[in-house]
Amino acid sequence: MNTHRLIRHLLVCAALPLCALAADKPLTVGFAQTGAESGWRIANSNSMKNEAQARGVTLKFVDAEGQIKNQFAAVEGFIADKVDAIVIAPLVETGWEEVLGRARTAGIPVILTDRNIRTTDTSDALWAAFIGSDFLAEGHKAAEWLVANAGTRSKIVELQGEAGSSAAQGRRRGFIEVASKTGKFKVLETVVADFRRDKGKQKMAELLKKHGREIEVLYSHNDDMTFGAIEAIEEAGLVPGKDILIVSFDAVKDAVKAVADGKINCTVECNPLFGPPVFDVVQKIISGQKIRRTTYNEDHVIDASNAAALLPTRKY
Ligand code: GZL
Repeated sequence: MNTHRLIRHLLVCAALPLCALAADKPLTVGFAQTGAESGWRIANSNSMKNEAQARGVTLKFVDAEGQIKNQFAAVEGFIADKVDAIVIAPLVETGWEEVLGRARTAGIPVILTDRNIRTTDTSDALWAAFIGSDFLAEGHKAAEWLVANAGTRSKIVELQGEAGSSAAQGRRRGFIEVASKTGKFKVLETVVADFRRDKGKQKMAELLKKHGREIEVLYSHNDDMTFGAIEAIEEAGLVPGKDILIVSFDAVKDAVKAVADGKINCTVECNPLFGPPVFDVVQKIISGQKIRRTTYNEDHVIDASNAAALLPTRKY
């Protein structure tokens, strides 16, 4: 190419809006996932991976295996790799100021998905957008269902998700805000079982050993812990959904079936399939478009009144 044409080519390129140049280059996005602790989480990871592939986005996926230090390290690695955007499903709400401050300094946008964070820096700069569920509202919905359907039952045991996670905090606080207003319920004991089926079974067996037939309601922060608890309830010779009323979260397909079969009485949906909206937001941010800072997924209550009809439609 002669000098005159080269200069003209360079001038044309310089005139292109940066995003046009950027749009030609496939995006590279770093995703720091919590782990693979539940069926919900697997569905969430698959939704992100499938959507990235469908859009030709290079996804650097890191499974933090439930360890916050692994999530922080993953984000540091994405910064070092100079990815175009960072997506995080924060294991815990706190401790994010330092690593997100470095992403800001590097000029890499951060999108929070599924779970939220609490930071001392309340400026808009540490994270650009949140897409996920409103856990406080989910806790309200679960408590409202129980108030309407518990009858004379009032003694509750609670299985909590990962300590410090916005999902567990919100579901617990939302439930307490509604249930405590009635003055009708008593939480016999609340224990952490990390959203895991094996811990749900172990902790429920311990609760049954300690409280026996005094337990009238199980309030469980996700279906995987609930499935484990059901095993423990049945091994104790009790009938789940009848001897113990069960309220759960996620509405994975097996839980919706269990509701239709009467083993779980209510599961509050928490849709994990938000790969599409997450990558919509990523691409809008990269191309400089305005975006909504917080987007909540729509969650529905599933109980005996609608479980059988909904079962064929469940996608996760
Ligand atoms: C909720 C999500 C929770 C699910 C669990 O959005 O953070 O984590 O309820 C998962 O199944 O482990």
